[in-house]
Amino acid sequence: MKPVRFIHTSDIHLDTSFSGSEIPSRLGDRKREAIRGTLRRILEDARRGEAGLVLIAGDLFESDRVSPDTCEFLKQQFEKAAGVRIFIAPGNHDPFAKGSPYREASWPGNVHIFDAEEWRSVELPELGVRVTGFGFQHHFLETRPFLKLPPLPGDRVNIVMAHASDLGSVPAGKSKHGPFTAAEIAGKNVQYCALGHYHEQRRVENPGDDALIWYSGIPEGRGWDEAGPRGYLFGEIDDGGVRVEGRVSSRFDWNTLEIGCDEFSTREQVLDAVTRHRGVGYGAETLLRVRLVGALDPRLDLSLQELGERLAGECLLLQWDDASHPAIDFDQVAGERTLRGRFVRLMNERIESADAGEREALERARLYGVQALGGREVRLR
Ligand SMILES: [Mn+2]
Repeated sequence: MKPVRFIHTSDIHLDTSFSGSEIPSRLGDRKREAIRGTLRRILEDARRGEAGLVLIAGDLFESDRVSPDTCEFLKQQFEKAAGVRIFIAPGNHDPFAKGSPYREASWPGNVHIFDAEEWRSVELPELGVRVTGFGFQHHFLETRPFLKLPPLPGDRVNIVMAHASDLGSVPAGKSKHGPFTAAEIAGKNVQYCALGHYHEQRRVENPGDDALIWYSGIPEGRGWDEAGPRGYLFGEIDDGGVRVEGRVSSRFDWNTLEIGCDEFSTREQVLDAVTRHRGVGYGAETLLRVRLVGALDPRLDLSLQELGERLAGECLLLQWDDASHPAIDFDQVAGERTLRGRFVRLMNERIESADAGEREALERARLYGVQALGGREVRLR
């Protein structure tokens, strides 16, 4: 057969609202632009790389409330890729439901939306491929879609696509929409299965047959839990089978640096420890979180505001996560014949007789008190 190239992406979450997240609203706008830009680059890659197919395995939109501008943008991008067949299998965020832009808008002729909670096939004889897909019609799906997938005819290469949850490896806190196991896909003449829903790019183990099953992952991360470069999959099918490779598409990267402060006694050392990661751990377009850990030397005056000002311009956004604790020897302080010593002795007695729930608050109070009595800035945690 003539080689067929395809792109597999999912979970683009266009028009994500970043309100309520940890980033300022000016960056929310830039992030939404970046997400649109990612989709544009994916479609450009399809045209440039002569991919005949683009598979979008659900959650193209964050919700039904898609701005008219975003809808127009999408239509224009799809129209530009007129030679590419685009397949969309709606997911839990963007089901084919009443009010969905999938139903309300008219889409270019090269776009096919799987609009039913049933498996439907589209024949592409010119490519020697059949694309079989399943679409969510509601914001949830408890039934197991792949149980209903029939064995497919073996006359063409079969690509199957859906938004679904691999029960073999559910990420923490992820809802299990459209649950399945790889055994439900094996033995059905599937060559490639394009999935969406889980945001990490990874292959699903399939001991049952040769079907390649992949999650493409989110192409542009949306938080510190989606750190590092993100991308999509570029695939090729020929007589030798199916191969896919990951390609990076993300514009803004989220990253967390963990800085151990045990050895530091000045702010400059903290600063140096951060900037040592410039170019590798972060760049000008990184949303960077710096997590400070370890025991702080009492001489170190950790003014995060000043540190932040000295790092301004290094990255797109800098956020501190201060998990350090001051290196204070409370036993030693308790031995002092000072007000501070008396305070610590009293607090030690209360901590000893406290129950587990109270203890943590009392320990914090002891720390704040010692800092205040020492004339130091009290940093609440
Ligand atoms: Mn989803």
